[in-house]
Amino acid sequence: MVQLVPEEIQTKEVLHWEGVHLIHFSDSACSQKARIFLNLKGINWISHPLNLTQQDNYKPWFLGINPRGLVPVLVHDGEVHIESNDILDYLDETFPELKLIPVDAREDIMAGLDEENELHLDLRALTMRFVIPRFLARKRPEALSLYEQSENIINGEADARKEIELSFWRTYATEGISDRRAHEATQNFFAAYELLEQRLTHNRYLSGSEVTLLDIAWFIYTHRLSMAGYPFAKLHPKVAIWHAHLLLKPEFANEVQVPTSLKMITSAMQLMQLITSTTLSHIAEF
Ligand SMILES: N[C@@H](CCC(=O)N[C@@H](CS)C(=O)NCC(=O)O)C(=O)O
Repeated sequence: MVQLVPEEIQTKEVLHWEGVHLIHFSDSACSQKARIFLNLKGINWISHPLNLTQQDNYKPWFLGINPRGLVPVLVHDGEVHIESNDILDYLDETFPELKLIPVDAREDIMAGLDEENELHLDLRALTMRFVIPRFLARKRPEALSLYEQSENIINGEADARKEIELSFWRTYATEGISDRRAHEATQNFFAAYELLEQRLTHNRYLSGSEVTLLDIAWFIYTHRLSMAGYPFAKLHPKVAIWHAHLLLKPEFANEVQVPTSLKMITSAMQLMQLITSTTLSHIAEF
């Protein structure tokens, strides 16, 4: 669990926030996952939207809460928690009414969540290549410099995550996401979805007969990858049906709404990719 120590939190106001507060961004995968979880559990929470497209995550107010500059962040009665899966594990323990990590499936769910977390940068790479054009998503160099120079201590230690973030966004600004990187990311997902397809042979949901946090986490990835053009119905038909079924639930559907303006931009970008034979299916050789 990553809970930040109060002395390292520069934005002191959050230490006085009572109740459950989530700092999040509408279109961020990890934020969507957290919101679906909160909705399903019926937890009352206070929303603090942060606009990643405006690079608000590199402004001092937010870096003073999470030096990693990443959403979501949970503030619960003045305690600051980061890392979405740790946040949700903590909330499931703290609000046990409807368990989304049932005790008897805990080991299985945690292993599946680790895999999901490992693939986060692959999801980001495919999003930046096939869903959002570079002119919208790239970070301003001044914002990245502010981020680079900001405090980087988490629980007494220099945090390695910042280097990974800086490297991703700097490479993206100059080169975009290369064919090689996109190919590698889709192959990683292909392997992971082969395993999920097997899970769904025996069960209605990924870890049994009820929805768990594992379904929420992979639903978000599946939804984003569908937007990127990943051909689920062709490659992993059981996953496609499971995703369509979850999408019928308002707690899920409401959190993955895409603004019409972005839908139009994505469609135009994907049309160009179709004309130039550079869609996800072309690059991945599916
Ligand atoms: N492992 C972290 C990943 C968090 C993460 O990468 N969040 C993304 C949004 S999904 C973010 O804040 N990106 C910053 C940006 O796009 O500038 C978690 O699960 O919380």
